[in-house]
Amino acid sequence: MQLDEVTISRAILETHAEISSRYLDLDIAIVGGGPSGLVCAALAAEDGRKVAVIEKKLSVGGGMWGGGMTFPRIVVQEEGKRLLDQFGIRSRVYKPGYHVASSVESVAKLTAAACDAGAEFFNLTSVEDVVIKEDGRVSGLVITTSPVEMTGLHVDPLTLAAKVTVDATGHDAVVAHCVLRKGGDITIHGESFMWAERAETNIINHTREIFPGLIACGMAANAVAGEARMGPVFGGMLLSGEHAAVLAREISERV
Ligand code: 48F
Repeated sequence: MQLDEVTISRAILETHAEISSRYLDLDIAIVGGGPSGLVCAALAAEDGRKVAVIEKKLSVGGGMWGGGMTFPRIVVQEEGKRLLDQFGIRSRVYKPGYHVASSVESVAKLTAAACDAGAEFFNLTSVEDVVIKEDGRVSGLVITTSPVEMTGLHVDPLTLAAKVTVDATGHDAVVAHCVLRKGGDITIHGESFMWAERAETNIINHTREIFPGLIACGMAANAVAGEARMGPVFGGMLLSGEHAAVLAREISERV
């Protein structure tokens, strides 16, 4: 068997160049690969839509890996249990209405589902700005590599186009803040105190198009709306991702 180092390098460079250049023009861009972004990717990518998850860290999974306070278990309430089942995530009943799953299995299976559905992943890639032109919509994203962002090097970014963008960046609602920073007509109320039941109940209403072409999803949706936080109960994240996928598919068809 032949193994040549330069051929290995060329295989990586040429394959990545081909795939990333094809994905510079997306139906749905999902910023953030936490639980809500992963569910959104898995459900939005079905039937051939061009969907990519842009994740600034090395690994996707966001705040789900660590479960509650580093103990790798998550709680999902009754409403979200069907999504655990849909993605083949095993769980056990702690008390009626409290389903407990492994956080590691949850990240792994949601990620696998998104891959199987056809979503593409761009990790170590950070969104730093949005494209808004005369139609007043978020129609693209300005991206850089995370090492460039972390080192603060003065390197110009690249840009991709997307019919619709999902802000799934968690508590920081990064994409919404990009719009606000440049004067976009958007109000970000900021996250409120811990109140799990309220936060989990209201998150679906907050998962909506918060600016033309931009959907807030997961904890970003609650942060924009001034809603409470909820800690390591994850049903709302899964349900929000599901709802964002439906909205993103509808909007991408209209554009
Ligand atoms: O924070 P995160 O897990 O978001 P989520 O899907 O879930 C929230 C829960 O984990 C938890 C909670 C609910 O129980 O309160 O916190 O709403 O994942 C957000 C992802 O977005 C990435 C970040 O690295 C993380 O993986 N991200 C953040 N900023 C950027 C980004 C950026 N500028 N570009 C790309 N990815």
